[in-house]
Amino acid sequence: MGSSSSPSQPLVPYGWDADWESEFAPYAEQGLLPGRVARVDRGLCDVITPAGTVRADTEFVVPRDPMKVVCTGDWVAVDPEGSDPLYVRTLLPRRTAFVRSTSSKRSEGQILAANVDHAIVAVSLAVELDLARIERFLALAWESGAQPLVVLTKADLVPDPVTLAYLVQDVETAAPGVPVLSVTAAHGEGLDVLAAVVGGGTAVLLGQSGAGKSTLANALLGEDVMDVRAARDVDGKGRHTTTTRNLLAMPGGGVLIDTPGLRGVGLWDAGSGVDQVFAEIAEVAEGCRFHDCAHESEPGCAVLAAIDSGELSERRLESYRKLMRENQRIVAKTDARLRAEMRKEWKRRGAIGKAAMEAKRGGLR
Ligand SMILES: Nc1nc2c(ncn2[C@@H]2O[C@H](COP(=O)(O)OP(=O)(O)OP(=O)(O)O)[C@@H](O)[C@H]2O)c(=O)[nH]1
Ligand SMILES: [Mg+2]
Ligand SMILES: [Zn+2]
Repeated sequence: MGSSSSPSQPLVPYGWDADWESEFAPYAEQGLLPGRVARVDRGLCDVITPAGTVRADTEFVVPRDPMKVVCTGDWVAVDPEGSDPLYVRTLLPRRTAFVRSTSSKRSEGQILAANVDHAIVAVSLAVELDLARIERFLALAWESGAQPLVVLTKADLVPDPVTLAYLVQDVETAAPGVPVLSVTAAHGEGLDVLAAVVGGGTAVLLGQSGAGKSTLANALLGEDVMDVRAARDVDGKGRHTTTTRNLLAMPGGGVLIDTPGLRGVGLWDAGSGVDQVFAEIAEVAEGCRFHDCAHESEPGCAVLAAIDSGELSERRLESYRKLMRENQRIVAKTDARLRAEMRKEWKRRGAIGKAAMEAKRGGLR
């Protein structure tokens, strides 16, 4: 059966391809419907299926594992039997996932978007650049498996082209291997490059509230689908105009996920992502005498030598250390939690074992 005659054809604008088709094949045999999650709220989700958008409940998808919670961008199998809401029966394995930790205390992973090819970090030029925050977003973006991209929004607020070029350059030093664009959504400036990126695959827009994510989404869509409201960010609290993550099909192809603003993102097991953000430091560190050099005061430290010679930036090293430490804390905490869970499981099994032995003994009596 050629893909042109596939009943899943209506899903192609949403990112359906031959690999998803074969991944879904066993569920198709069970008579389930493929679909992509466009929005999740209050335990229910909107799923785009060949039969149109349906409302579905996700209670059958291992609800106790936070990594298995259905999220925007997921491909799922929906049971066509039943009425509103239908049921999601399974979650197809994710190709990529943008995960942050929900809070530093509980250290649970929260998936912000699944199956994304491009992670767009939107940064407003209306406020002072915070390079450390950009580095943090980029670490998670690299870790997600998607290609990161930084979009500096509201470029109209920096009318001097020389100043603008410097700002872009500053961000570039914090983002090796990451394209950095400046755009003005209102005038459509810089949007052609962004549209080209978004046109292939799925992109997610991430960033602080008021960064202009929804304005960008509307500009790319060519119509006002997402609500946009004036930033009133003087008190630093912001107000979230967008409250759910929304998956939108672009008119020229490609899929965009608009997300609610994030005040910050906690790292979540993002060690290799952090290394990628600080690629130039990791490269120099290969020359350190000790393999596990912390670049603090060790003899033969190539990183400290490069700081002295001005080859590496001190700010970057500070930021690298900070994110590394935070990541190690999270990883250690997660391991502790996993260990605690395993102990609980052993106790439970132990109790079952004891009960079984007693029953046996009882039976022998
Ligand atoms: N000057 C200027 N203002 C812009 C531009 N893009 C967006 N804005 C303004 O920035 C404010 C916030 O825009 P939104 O698109 O709602 O921001 P958001 O990132 O979606 O915010 P949340 O949904 O709360 O996360 C609005 O007042 C927009 O009009 C731009 O290119 N230039
Ligand atoms: Mg928004
Ligand atoms: Zn070193």
